[in-house]
Amino acid sequence: MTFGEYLQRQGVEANLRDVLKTVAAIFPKIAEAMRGGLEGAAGSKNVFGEGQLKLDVFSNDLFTEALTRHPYVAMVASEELDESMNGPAGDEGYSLAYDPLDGSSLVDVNLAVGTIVGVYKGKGFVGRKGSDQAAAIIAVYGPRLTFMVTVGHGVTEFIYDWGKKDFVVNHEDVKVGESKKMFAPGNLRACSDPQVKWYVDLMHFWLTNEYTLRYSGGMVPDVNQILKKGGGVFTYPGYSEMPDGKLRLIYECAPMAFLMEQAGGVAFSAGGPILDMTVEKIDQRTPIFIGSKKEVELVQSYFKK
Ligand code: AFP
Repeated sequence: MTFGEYLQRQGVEANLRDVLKTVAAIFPKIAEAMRGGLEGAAGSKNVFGEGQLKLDVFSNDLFTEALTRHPYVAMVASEELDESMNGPAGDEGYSLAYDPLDGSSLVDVNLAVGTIVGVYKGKGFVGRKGSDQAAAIIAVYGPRLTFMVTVGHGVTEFIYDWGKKDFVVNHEDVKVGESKKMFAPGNLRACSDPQVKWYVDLMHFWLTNEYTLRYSGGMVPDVNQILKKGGGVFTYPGYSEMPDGKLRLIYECAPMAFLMEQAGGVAFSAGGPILDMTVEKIDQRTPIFIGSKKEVELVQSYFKK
């Protein structure tokens, strides 16, 4: 089954199907640019002050050019853009928030990276919640080109067939169990912060209870691993220097939370479920604890001590 057939079978309305197929068609272009060795600094910075790589700019341009011209796109917001941009559609269209190439600093060490996309019905992001998303997609550029997608009826993985030049279903009904001893601990520098001692105690628990460490420095492959392996937990807490952590709500955490919850897992911030958080500004950051329900509850039990 192709992505288009899947979307039709899921009952996705024609305009959204067209938008999602436009997004998926970009993934092989990014994969080919990486294979082609497009690397090095672009000499620019994004709104977060992070140096941009040529691949960051190239990937972002692909999305922005394709989507800001798309008849059913009302607005786009990208981690690599200073401000959101309008598309031709009004409230009858869709707004897309994306990190075009998350983990791009890992490309030159040949580790897997990804794209994250959250899709909202209507125009705009501020005032919305992650639970308002109509779809979420993460593409993984690793030994294989795959993506995980949800339109609100579970999670399905697709794999790119380079011969057919199309995506086909690789894993239907992706599910995350209640617990699994696998942890992906981000922001370990927080362990040196006296206010975040709970993180040291949690690390000690994981290390003395036969948990398996699986952390690459790329949120997309790390969370994709939890989805594919059926469980585990990814954490990225805040600390004194960055109380809200590093990861962004609409570009990274909300789409990931939608996928994880649709697969039977959970995703929490410091104050509650990620999907319940109201977007106050498009560059808003949030701590995130995401994965198997019991594993996230364990994190919360240490966080609240
Ligand atoms: P880059 O996009 O700057 O490489 O950062 C990747 C990321 O946003 C996310 O993919 C990782 O989970 C997280 O940062 C890793 O952050 P640390 O480098 O602080 O572990």
